[in-house]
Formats: sequence, structure tokens, C-alpha cells
Amino acid sequence: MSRVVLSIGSNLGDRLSHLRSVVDALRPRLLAVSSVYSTPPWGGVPQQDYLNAVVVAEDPALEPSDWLRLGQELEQAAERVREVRWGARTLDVDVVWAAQLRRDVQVEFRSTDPTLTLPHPQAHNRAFVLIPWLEVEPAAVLDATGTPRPVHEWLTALPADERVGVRRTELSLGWNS
Ligand code: A4P
Ligand code: MG
Repeated sequence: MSRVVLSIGSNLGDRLSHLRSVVDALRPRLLAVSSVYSTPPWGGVPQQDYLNAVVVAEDPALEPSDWLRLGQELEQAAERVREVRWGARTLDVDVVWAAQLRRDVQVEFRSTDPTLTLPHPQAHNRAFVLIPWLEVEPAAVLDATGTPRPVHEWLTALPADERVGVRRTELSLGWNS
């Protein structure tokens, strides 16, 4: 059993459809889906704005690595081409945080494996992850540096211009509606 927080983003092609493809594929496993946010590109590569959202999902049969594989399959289905790191893409699915159930207790899954690093090493630096995550899990805690810290504190620690750039839209991902 595992439970994950996924960050989904798109800034090429039909951005909303790409995000919706994730919601459609994961629908039976979804626990929460955030609003869709318009976000300036993060990472210094000039490119157009993204649409971003966060989803929380759970599956009794999946391990954390299975979510990475599922995300990569969805990226391929969106015809994503891997070119520039942090560059434009039709769909990006990142596993931000994961937990496994061990003897009925939820235990955070942590990994330094470059194939699946958890929690995601950049999550605490990204308002486009933290703001939608807080919308669906206001009490979330993220241990990014060896000390657990509420996600709202990570967000407050970011430069103000990073936070104000992340704007909630009225776009719908078709979940719970
Ligand atoms: N990988 C390791 N850990 C993880 C994880 N927790 N989740 C590995 C997902 N993947 C993980 O990723 C490179 C490798 O990371 C994969 O092989 C996987 O095994 P990639 O998707 O092939 O390449 P990438 O996405 O270009 O690089 P990277 O470093 O993963 O970039 P990010 O972190 O995905 O950032 N700005 C805005 N506003 N919104 C965005 O959504 N996204 C990015 C991409 C940059 N700027 C953005 C956004
Ligand atoms: Mg990625």
C-alpha cells in the first residue's frame, strides 16, 4: 500500500488536457485534486507559463516506484520529449512525497536513489508545488533537510515574488464535479 502526493505540470500544447489525462487515468485512486494554477517557469530556462496542480492518490497494490512508472507512462502518452532539464514539456509528473502502510501505520517513504528521490529534492523550493499541496492538505509536513517542517512554513520562507506568481485559475480538472 502506498499513498503519494504528485505534482503535475504542463506548458506545451493543450496544457489543461494534459493535466486532465492524469486525473482521468488515476481517478479510482484519487483522494484529492487541487485547483489548477498558472505558474511562471521555475528553474531559469526561458519558456511559457505552466499550468500546475497537485493530486493525492492511494493504492493498496502499488509501491512508491510504481507511481513513478505510472507517471512516466502518462508523460509518454502526452508525447513528452526529454530535451532540456527544467525545460518546456507537455506533461511532467513528479512524485513529491510518499508513504507506505506498515502494520497499519503510515510511514513516510524516503529515498536518495537518483531514479526516485523522495521527498522530491526541489519540492520545498517550489511555490508551484507548495501552494496547490497546501490547498488539499493544509496540515502537510515536509522533511526536506532532515527537519520536518509544515509545508506552510516552507512556503513562507520562499521569496514573495515566487509566491505571488502562482495564481489559482477557474479551470477544472473534472474531479468531484
Ligand atoms: N526522479 C528522481 N526522483 C524523482 C521523483 N521524486 N519524481 C528521476 C519524479 N522523477 C524523479 O526527470 C529526470 C529523472 O528524475 C527521471 O528519470 C526520474 O527517474 P525527467 O522528468 O526525465 O527530467 P526533468 O523533469 O526535465 O528533470 P527534473 O530534474 O526531474 O525536473 P523537474 O524537477 O521535474 O522540474 N516550472 C513550473 N512553473 N512548473 C513546473 O511544473 N517543472 C519543471 C521540471 C521545471 N520548471 C517548472 C516545472
Ligand atoms: Mg520531472
